[in-house]
Amino acid sequence: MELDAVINEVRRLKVEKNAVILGHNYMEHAVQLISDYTGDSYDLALKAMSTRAELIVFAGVFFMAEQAAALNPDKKVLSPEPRAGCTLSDSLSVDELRRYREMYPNAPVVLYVNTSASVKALADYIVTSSTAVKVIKKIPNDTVIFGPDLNLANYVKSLIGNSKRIIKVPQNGRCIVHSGYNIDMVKAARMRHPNALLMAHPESPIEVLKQADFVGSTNQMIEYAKSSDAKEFIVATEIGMLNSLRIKVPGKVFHPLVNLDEYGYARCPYMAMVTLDKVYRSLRDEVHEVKLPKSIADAVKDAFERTIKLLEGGVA
Ligand code: CIZ
Ligand code: SF4
Repeated sequence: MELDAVINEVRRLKVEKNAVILGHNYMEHAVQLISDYTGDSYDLALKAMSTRAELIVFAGVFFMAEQAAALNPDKKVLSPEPRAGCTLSDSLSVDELRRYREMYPNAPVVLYVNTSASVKALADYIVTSSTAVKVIKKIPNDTVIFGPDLNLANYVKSLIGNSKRIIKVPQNGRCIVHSGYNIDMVKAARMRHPNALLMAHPESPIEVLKQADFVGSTNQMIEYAKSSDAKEFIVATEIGMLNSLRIKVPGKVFHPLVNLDEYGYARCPYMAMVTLDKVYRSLRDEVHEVKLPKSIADAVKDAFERTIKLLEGGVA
């Protein structure tokens, strides 16, 4: 089918089935165009909770669809490509996290959203790159277990100093895209675009973050680019983010930190598996539904709600 025909068919099916499509900021342009909402995984999980639609197609990698399913037990959540993994979520197993919990029984477990639902079910708090620092600062304990992203852990540490001990689990969890960025790439990009500000995602190495004009999650980058006086930006995150920025912040110019032809890893291979065609088929045939055991879904929901309460200042 031609692109326009697929897009029209998706729009028709959404109405017929009372469905919404939630598209992650890293999705390809066509998927963003047919999404009812685009955003980061946290934002989209909240959208999943507030929508009246009964059917949700989550266009993102699998752990994101799982999280939306855990928070919405009464809705049908579909993952267009359930094999779309993530090097971070794949790096932490239930057994390894259990081992750390036994080693540090008094330390709360704070998990980055990039984890599978069965691992998240063991968390006390679930954070995103936009909330990690705030949550860890607010936890009263002096030691926390944090995983799985080593770079995000280093970034949090750089902001909170020695006020808390952070036990990393696993020792070496990394995003295949962001962990490849380095100072030479920053220098070369700044030479190419001398008037641009650098926005970097905290999954990038700390040396890169130290050079950035702004560090934040994908949603925070959108807000920063909108409110900044600057007209041009270099973007150190997954390259699909340029689609989101160009749609949501018209009139400004966005450059990737690295040229995709030279550094293929700027495109996440897992995000790239989620194509318009798969989103369409998932909606049409109502595959692949994300089904979680109730005990897992309940535990993820509890940790999520505990985190929101902590952020809002209540007793967590
Ligand atoms: O939580 C997300 O959506 C991720 C992994 C990226 C970001 O910072 O928005
Ligand atoms: Fe995981 Fe990195 Fe891909 Fe995001 S960009 S899904 S963190 S591998």
